[in-house]
Amino acid sequence: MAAELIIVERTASTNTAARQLFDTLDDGSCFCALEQYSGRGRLGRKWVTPPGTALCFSAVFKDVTQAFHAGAIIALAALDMLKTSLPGLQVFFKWPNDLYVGKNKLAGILSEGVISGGKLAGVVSGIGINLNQNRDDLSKLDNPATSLFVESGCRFETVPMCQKLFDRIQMLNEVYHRAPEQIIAKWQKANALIGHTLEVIRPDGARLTGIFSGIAPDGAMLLSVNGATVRFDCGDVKIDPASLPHA
Ligand code: BT5
Repeated sequence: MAAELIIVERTASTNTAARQLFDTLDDGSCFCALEQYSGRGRLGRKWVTPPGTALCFSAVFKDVTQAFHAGAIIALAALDMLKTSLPGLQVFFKWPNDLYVGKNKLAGILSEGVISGGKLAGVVSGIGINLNQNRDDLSKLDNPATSLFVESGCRFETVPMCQKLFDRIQMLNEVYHRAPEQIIAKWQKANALIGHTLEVIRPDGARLTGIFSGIAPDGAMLLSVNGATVRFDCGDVKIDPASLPHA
């Protein structure tokens, strides 16, 4: 078997579809839909993309030892694909799962473990990238967002972008198999916010300000607050976009 790229016209959620096909797909296979009508974000939130405007893409990883490694592979693949598709785009990775341009979200990642026989059989990691939404589409979202069209005035075709992302995932997944530490090191380096003072928000709304001092080996954020190091797992906190350092 070999990794395959499946592209369909329409599905509820590419993560759900890839999970359903999990047992039949080889490591590195990807599932993409031109229209996703019930996209999912983290913690039950919704991912909203008008038909034909966005990349809705999920990858199946069967050999990752930790779920955040799958997110790291797809984030690095997407950063490279975006930077080569639109040179000069100031896109950066915002821990734990987002790509931002300035204070606006361009893409979000949802990684979900697949459990079989009581153990982790793999991870489905999905990314939604805003390609052709206009300002009107984006203004309907409840958080500041951007698209490649808003950033550049150019329209992007979904299928070639899917192929580019697929190719990069294969390359990085191969590196991961040989030397996982190289992928983790690249991902740590891509965490552009390390060293910056940020405000984080807990699910209960509580806020904490500190310096993002680094990332623990398990992917947790280390925040230095008044000289003490506080650690946050990705489900426990989100960085307030208003505190991002980029203009
Ligand atoms: C995420 O969740 O950012 C993960 C999004 C993952 C979407 C992909 S698309 C392919 C695959 N299939 C799926 O069903 N999902 C994955 P979270 O950090 O929880 O952010 C969700 C929040 O982002 C929402 O509550 C909105 O505020 C905002 N949002 C929704 N749609 C957006 C969009 N198109 N662009 C920017 N922000 C959006």
